[in-house]
Amino acid sequence: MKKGILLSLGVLLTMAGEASGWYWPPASTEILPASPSSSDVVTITLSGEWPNNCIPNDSSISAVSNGIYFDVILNYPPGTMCLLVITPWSTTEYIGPLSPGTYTVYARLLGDPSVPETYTPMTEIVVAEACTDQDEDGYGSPASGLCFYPELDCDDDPTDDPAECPSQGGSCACGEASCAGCAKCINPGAKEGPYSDPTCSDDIDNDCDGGIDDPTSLDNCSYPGAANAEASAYGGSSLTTSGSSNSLALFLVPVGAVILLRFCRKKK
Ligand SMILES: [Ca+2]
Ligand SMILES: [Ca+2]
Ligand SMILES: [Ca+2]
Repeated sequence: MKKGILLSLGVLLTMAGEASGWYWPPASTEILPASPSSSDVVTITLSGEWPNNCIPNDSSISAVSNGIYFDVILNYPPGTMCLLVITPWSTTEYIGPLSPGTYTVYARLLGDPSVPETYTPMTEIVVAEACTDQDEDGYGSPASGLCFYPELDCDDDPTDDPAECPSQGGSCACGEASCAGCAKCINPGAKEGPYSDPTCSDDIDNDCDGGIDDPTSLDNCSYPGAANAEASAYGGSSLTTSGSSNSLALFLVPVGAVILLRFCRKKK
């Protein structure tokens, strides 16, 4: 029975798993969601057309390192007869959540003697870092491009809120007076300073720049008059010194002149 083809009751039949391999690898690979994050379960669907109605009826999937291995299986009892009619097919598997990174999806057909049982690369999946934003200020920890803001939230713990900090929802507008000193607004977009602001005396790095109530250029928490007072003090001292020098010079010049005059007279 060459190729298992026979004519029975006016239709063409074939043995399951015996056909030429034009139908493999699958014509289509669908990934959902299309741009998954590390918190998503990824759905992978392979589909195409099959040369008979004994379409793949089993499958499995596994992930090893950065490879996702999808086995499509013909699991029919020996001697199963199939109609020789082109039949649409698809099979779906789920995997994940996956760590951030790039994965290659491979597919392999098992149970068909005419198709080598080797993996064929089908597509790639790029898994992004999920947005973990526990205090709902739009900044994540770790930093993620899937958050509203991509920068790192250095304190994403809402339980760190000071006792006096009112509970605020997801719309805490950082930098506003009502948010000043609110730990929920500790993020790279928050303000710290100026001097009189509570953010300059709360012992918190409100703006995630590494400085805490920093009086220098980082947090703008220096006393506004400090710079002028310092400059003024420095300049006054300088003038006094200069004045003393001038007075001394004014005193020394006539004394020197007298000494020089007496010295000249003696020489005569
Ligand atoms: Ca956050
Ligand atoms: Ca502070
Ligand atoms: Ca700071």
